[in-house]
Amino acid sequence: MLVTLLAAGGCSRQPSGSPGAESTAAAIIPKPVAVESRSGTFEFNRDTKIVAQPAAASEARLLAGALRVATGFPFDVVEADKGAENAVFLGLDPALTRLGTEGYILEVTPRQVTIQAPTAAGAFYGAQSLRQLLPAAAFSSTPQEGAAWSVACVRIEDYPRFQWRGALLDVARHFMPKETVLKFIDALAIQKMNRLQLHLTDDQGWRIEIKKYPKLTEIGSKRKETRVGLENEKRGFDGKPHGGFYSQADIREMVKYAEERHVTLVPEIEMPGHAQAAIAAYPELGNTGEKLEVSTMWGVHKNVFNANESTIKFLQDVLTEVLDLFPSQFIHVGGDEVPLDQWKASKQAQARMKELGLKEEVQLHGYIIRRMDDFLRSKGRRLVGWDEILEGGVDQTAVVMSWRGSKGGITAAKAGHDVIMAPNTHTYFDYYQAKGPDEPLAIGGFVPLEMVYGFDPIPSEFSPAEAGRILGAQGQLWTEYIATQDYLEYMAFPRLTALAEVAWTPAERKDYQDFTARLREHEKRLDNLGVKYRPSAGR
Ligand code: TNX
Repeated sequence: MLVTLLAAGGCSRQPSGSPGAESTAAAIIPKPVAVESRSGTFEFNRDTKIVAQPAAASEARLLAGALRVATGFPFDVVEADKGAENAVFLGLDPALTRLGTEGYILEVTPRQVTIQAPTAAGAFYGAQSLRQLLPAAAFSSTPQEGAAWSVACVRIEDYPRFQWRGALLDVARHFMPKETVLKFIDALAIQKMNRLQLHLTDDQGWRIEIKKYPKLTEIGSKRKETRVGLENEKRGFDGKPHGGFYSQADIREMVKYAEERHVTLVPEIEMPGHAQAAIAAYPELGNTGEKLEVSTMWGVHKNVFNANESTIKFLQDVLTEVLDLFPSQFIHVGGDEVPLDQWKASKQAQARMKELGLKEEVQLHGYIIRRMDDFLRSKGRRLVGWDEILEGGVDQTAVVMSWRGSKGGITAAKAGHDVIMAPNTHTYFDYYQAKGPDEPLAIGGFVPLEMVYGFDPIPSEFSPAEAGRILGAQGQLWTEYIATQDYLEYMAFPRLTALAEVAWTPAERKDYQDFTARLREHEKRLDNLGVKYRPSAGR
């Protein structure tokens, strides 16, 4: 009788509060805001269609593409305004304002699956949750015979806690090929992460083609060799050239690929420090006139940009091309670790300070950042910088990324800045994640999974107004010691998986035991995607 009823339509509601009502739901990561399990299942088969309103057609095509290979079902995509039987419907409903700009409602009944969202981003996230309701085999890129393509009936209402759910990938210390970045974007997107900051320039390499200054990549993208082992061990060099950069066409391709997956690529152009590769290409940008080479070592370097008007012009020219490539509202200009030695010793820098009425060298740092901030604001963008930008003084509209613990972020939020929390204490994924002797060489530090999971981007002492200035959190993959895609993925996952939940799930719904149980299922998804995460059982 029950079977007939179900077939005739609708899932029966489980009595609310019935034990385990939620535990029957699949292992969705990040954990949704509200999950209501119901009885019955939706069975996918070769006739199942994806029906979408035109505004969600791109998300529908991505979903169809993601499911087609593993299931072997054709998943025709049909544009229509209403759902149908044996279909997954994706619809946009602007009236669903209570879900914010990225939320969704996912409803699975025996007859159809419905994803409703106020925006295309929300529809995309609804589709990601649906993929996670299916067996992990759905993430495979080869046909999976014999898997049961069914999903238990459920109603999910979901939206993120934070708007900035980010990762940083340092492609300057070790260049990462475009394909590695695209695969990384896929892995972020299934976890509903939405920002990828590309650290494009540093002392050891300049990685983005700038048409006006070709030597930046001709000279600045190559170094003759690389330090072996930890910097302070002074174990010599590998004797092998390293290099690589993205053409502007590569960048456009990555931006578009990310955009389709609702990930914004945030470019970072470092200034005034971490500038040696640029100064090696154009010595007039530096303070000593010395002909430098692209650095082969790690650590903080003394070669910083000068503050001459011609250098300001150079930096703004570079940003002009960057703005043309990256639609991101947020543009990162670095600003970290700027030794003042060369400005102290340089007659030119001292004269510039006098001309500008500045008394201390750190104010020159502030001056350069403020010039970039004025420039970016005039183009309708917002400057983001590491927490050092507070020291030289910057407009309140600049966004501060807190890396030296949460301290800089706390000061910044109290001063009225928007803040992204990226503290080395909890979100530096170039630090060790385990203490075993077989962990591959890392820069140092210790940030295990549980510590990442326990991080709250909002400091406990914050007022609601201050809390509102925390845009979100970001995990950092600095690549001094991360030279390959496999090692990158090993360091990134599952710590980025924990961070995804930190940035999405309401604090009161977080539970580490429950997360690790769901993580076992998520590991199978990552296996199917070919992501070489660190298994919870160790290496
Ligand atoms: C500090 S974080 C840096 C990076 C290094 C990182 C290594 C930051 C703004 N500066 O240049 O790669 O430490 O953990």
